[in-house]
Amino acid sequence: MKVTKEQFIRDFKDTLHEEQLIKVPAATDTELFVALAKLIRKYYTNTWINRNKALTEEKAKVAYYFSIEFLPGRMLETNLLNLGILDTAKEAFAELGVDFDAVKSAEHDMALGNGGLGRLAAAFMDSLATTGYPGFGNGLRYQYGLFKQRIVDGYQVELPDSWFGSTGNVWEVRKDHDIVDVKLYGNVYLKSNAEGKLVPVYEGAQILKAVPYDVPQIGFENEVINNLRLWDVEIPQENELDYPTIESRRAIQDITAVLYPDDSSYEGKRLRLIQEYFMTSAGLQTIIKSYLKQGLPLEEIYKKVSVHINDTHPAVAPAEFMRLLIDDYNLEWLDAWQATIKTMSYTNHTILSEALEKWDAELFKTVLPRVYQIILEIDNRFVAELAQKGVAPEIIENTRIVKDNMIHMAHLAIIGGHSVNGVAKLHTELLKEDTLKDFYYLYPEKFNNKTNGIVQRRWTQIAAPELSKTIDQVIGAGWRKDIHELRKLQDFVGDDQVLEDFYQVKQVAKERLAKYIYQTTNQEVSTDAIFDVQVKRLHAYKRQLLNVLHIIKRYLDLKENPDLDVVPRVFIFGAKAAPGYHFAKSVIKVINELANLINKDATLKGKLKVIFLENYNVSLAELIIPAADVSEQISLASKEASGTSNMKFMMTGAITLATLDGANIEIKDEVGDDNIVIFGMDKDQVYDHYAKHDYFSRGLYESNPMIRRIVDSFVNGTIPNCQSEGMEIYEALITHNDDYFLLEDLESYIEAQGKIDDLYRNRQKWMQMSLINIATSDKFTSDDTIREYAKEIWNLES
Ligand code: 26Q
Repeated sequence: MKVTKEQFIRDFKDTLHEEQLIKVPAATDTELFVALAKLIRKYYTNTWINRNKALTEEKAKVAYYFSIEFLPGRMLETNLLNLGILDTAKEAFAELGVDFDAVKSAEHDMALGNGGLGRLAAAFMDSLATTGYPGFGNGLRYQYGLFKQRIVDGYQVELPDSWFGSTGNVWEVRKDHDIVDVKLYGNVYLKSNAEGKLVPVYEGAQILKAVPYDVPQIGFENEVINNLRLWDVEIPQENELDYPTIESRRAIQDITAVLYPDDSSYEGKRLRLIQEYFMTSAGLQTIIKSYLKQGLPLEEIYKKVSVHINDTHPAVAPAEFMRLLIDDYNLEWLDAWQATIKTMSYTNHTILSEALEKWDAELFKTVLPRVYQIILEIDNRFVAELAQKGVAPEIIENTRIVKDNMIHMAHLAIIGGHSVNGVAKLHTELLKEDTLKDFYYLYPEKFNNKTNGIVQRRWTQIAAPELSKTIDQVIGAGWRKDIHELRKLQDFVGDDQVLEDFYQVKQVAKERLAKYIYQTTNQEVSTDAIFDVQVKRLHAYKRQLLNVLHIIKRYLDLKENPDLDVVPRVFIFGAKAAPGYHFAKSVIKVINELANLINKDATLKGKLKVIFLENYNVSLAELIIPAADVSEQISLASKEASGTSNMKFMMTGAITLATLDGANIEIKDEVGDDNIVIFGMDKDQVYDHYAKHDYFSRGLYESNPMIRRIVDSFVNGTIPNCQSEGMEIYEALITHNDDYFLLEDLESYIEAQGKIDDLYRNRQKWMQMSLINIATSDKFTSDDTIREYAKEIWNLES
């Protein structure tokens, strides 16, 4: 859209006046933010209405992305940028004498996700709109997002994230006309109707009202706006007598109260199952209703609708879809089943077996009695069909949905859909040859790879404005619309002035972060030091502890020889641990105690600092990532399905220090071996150890004095105030044989860290590497990832 600065100022003042009854000088940042958001809404409302109308008229095929998590972060700047008025707004605010950054900070992060999976879902929403595809999100409107993390005495403390705050969600629109009922519990039996057909009769079910709230997803400068639909629960008016007490009402509200804060280990909690079913059923019901308005036959719904299952959390979808088609719309089983398979597709995000969802059959049957019957029927038919084809019994046993009284959700998603994809090349290979190999044998045609991507606009234009301006100066501004133009930067690796400009840009970002570090931790860090960053959820497989082992080594070496010639280093961490994940919380405590020890030690002469930034979230990522020199991507090879922060660091010019895991491999393919630092075992070496059972961490500990010296410092008092945590870590590494091979990879990691020092000493060389990383990062735009999903899985038209 087009609006002049003058017009914008008038519109803004009017909105502030009408909505908040106040004038600019008297308004708080929050009032200014709300007025700005309201103005933006006014600007886009017609486009939004027209888009929905056009899609209905064109009878376009629509993809629905079902995800229990969406993690967009703040929306204000993205919305302004995508409408094409971010610069206008910033200039207008400057003229009004208002601090734009303060106003933008008044928006609470929309943190309805844990990490990578939720952030990817949000990225896909942006990219669907930007590429012009009709793609809508379907999720839950949690009242509390991912917990807020505080660090107290070195320990993680979790506080509720009440993100609606005083403003509510300024972007959402409640859609009363799309309210549907969702049924839970009760008894279901089958009875013949007049035509002799068996129909289900429900007794004593609990009926809930599912209320949709739509959040607009604005495409980048293209007049396209899609919907992210988030469901909330309410008690139906007709049933209010069933809920006479506050407690009984609260029990219902609990369904959408909180996002589960676990991001890799699965626990069979009833409320979680209800959440999953609630959003899936509500979403599918409205999808079918809106399809039928087109007057087309339900058997052919797959021609107009795709339903994507993001990880197994919405994997009840095939069964619920069958229930709706058969029970509510009278389709025959086989017709319904064909329609279901052609409609559904599924993305797997993990190979960790402890993260694969399996529900206890009794629990499932109690909560969802009719869906349970349908799952049994799907399972029976699946088993019978394979047996009839002569498939080996073990394979049938390994792939069926219901066994040992558990319902395997990934199996339902694979059997009930036409596509299964992994999120990076290596990950997809591992699914085929290991985790899902029997399914690959049965359905090779269903398997495909879709390497993850990121919304480049957020990580450059929004998070790194100085970098973006410098890129404009070097290659022109065309890359802002067509990210592949970034490749032109490769022509400038020999241009010392350009390299120096990019160096200065990085310094500006580092200064901004250094200021934040000082404000929040009271630590002064030098921007001449290497900013070495590991930010991601805390998990044993991601190996934050390996990073810690190396820091301890550096510390001990410097204590022994304070004149040691190392490049000053600031190690920066940000990580939330799942509240019930004891080991992960112990690692946080140890990092904080190590930071206390190191940061106050003057004998280290500023050569080493350790910073733990609390409450890592999308907004903090926007501050940290552009300021990084080194991106730590050090998971045990085979464990990180893809990683996506690795792509963000690359795009803003950090050098990746990585194992050959997930998308790191594809980053290496893009930048070339000389522009990344790789260490450690590859996946084959790791699998070799598994096959031979020959890893023995205690052997390494006993035979290698350096390793012993480092590991002992957890238990010999070197790191103070964490006796029990130190012991827990020691035992994990030595007594429990070091599940993630830290000690095996340690020497190679230390060597790689030395290489980082050497490379950084040569500023020209370093900046050449950095520039090539930026120049080739276009490979990881989620716009292209979504184009692949649209063409190869959903069969959509832009
Ligand atoms: C499951 C059951 C009960 C409660 C919670 C969960 C749960 C919630 C979230 C399980 C897993 C998650 C999140 C997983 C996740 O973020 N995976 C990451 O997905 C990214 C996007 O594909 C990848 O880049 C990462 O490698 C992967 O770890």
